[in-house]
Amino acid sequence: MITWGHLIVTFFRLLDLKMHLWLYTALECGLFSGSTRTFVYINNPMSWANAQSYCRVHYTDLASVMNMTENQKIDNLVPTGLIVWIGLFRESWKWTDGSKPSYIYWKTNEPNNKIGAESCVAANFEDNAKWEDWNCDSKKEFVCNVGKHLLAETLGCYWSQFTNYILM
Ligand SMILES: [Ca+2]
Repeated sequence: MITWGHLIVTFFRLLDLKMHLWLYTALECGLFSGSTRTFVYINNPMSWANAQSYCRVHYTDLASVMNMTENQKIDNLVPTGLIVWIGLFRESWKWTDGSKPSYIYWKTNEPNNKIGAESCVAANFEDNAKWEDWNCDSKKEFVCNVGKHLLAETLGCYWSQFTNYILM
């Protein structure tokens, strides 16, 4: 015979499962890490525009750097001494997704727009990954974003974690 006690226990068991499921998927999908974005270093020098196209085809976009933590992530990827493209460019400075930078990390005396021809930004790993404006046609290695910031990707992550959890 099912009693109120049984029902209450069952209710809390289900609640517990849901709490675990929720915490597990949220952790796996990066909800509490502040950023689900990771970066990839591409060791293949290209112009800024070609680097952007490459990132858009193979990953998400040329890297945007939203805070010090992300800058540090990129710093850990790129060999010391290199100057690599990131996704910032001029037209009043903005990222390749059109957003205005909330975080900036210019090197001293930059941006200096030498001979009026420097509209793309590279991070200098001789100097703590600080930013410099450069001629967009110069060929550099670069960093792409691998984002999970698209809703479809986030939902996809939740779904795959959900099914992993159920099958475990
Ligand atoms: Ca410059």
